[in-house]
Amino acid sequence: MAEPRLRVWLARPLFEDVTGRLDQHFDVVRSAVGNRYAGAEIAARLRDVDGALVTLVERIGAEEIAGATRLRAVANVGVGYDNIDVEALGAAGVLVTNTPDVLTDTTADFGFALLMAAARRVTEAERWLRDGHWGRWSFDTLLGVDLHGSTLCILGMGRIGQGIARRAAGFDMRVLYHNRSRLPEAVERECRAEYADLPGLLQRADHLVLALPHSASTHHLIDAGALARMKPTATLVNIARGGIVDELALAAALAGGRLGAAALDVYEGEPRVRPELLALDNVVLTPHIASASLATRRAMVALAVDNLVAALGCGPDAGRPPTPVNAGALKR
Ligand code: 8YV
Repeated sequence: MAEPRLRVWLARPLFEDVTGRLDQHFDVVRSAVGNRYAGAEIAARLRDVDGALVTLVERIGAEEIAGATRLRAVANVGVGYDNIDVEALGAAGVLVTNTPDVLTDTTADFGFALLMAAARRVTEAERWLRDGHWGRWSFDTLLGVDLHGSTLCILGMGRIGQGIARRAAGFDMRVLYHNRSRLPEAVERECRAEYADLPGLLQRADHLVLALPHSASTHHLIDAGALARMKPTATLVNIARGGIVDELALAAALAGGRLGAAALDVYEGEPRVRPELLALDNVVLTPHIASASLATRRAMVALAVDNLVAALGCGPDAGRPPTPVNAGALKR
């Protein structure tokens, strides 16, 4: 009798022509459009599968995998994986993979879109026009802050931070960065970026872009104290994770004229956005779409499929998933 096929859970519909490749190897349990699963539902779906392909909306930790005795791999569609308790999954022998590189440029592009939108008040200006205010135009209507000739500060100089830095050269900006560890000189030169300590970075920023991972040590790194160090005209852009910023402190600084403008793609309680932020004109708010170009989202899903297929011992890269997060789990 033939071996029973492995079974995987596809947590949401993701480009059927790309994820269809899973059917060549596995029995695929598909979820319905728009489902947003909570803990117990995720646990129920993981109970009888060997692998899962998930997005940042699916939160998976010790509780969700408690009854998942067959589970060997979770492929996350995203470079960030703070939706997954990697330690708990690793301890249970479950491999976690992510999707780095394929989204770097698209995300860096969007970081610049947000920076320009906030500094030059693009979305606020459109609301003003649509609301019929143009008749009341004056010479100082909707004045913004320039990008060219300004100092761009980047907190978190991984792939995406470096992508932002490279783009800044075209805007004739001076680039400073802060990172857990200083980059090799050759990379600094290539990115035309100078290292600064965190207080120096905050003080000197005309514009500050956050591109660092969220962890216990970066939680609320940008709090009231950090915001108070920044120029009252500065722009803050967050394309990283919401938890890095104390949103109430940010809203208070923006409302009180202690910070010029902000642009946020990520929030602490996604998909909820604080009313204190929604009430402000000097903040651009987008729904976590920095990686959302068609080509990049397809590439992310394709990489997650490659990871899952290989992690479960199938396909040309059997046993060698391209982008593991906890490679050690494979050996268990
Ligand atoms: C995605 C992201 O929206 O890659 C990340 O870490 O935050 C975004 O690119 C998300 O991960 C989709 O699951």
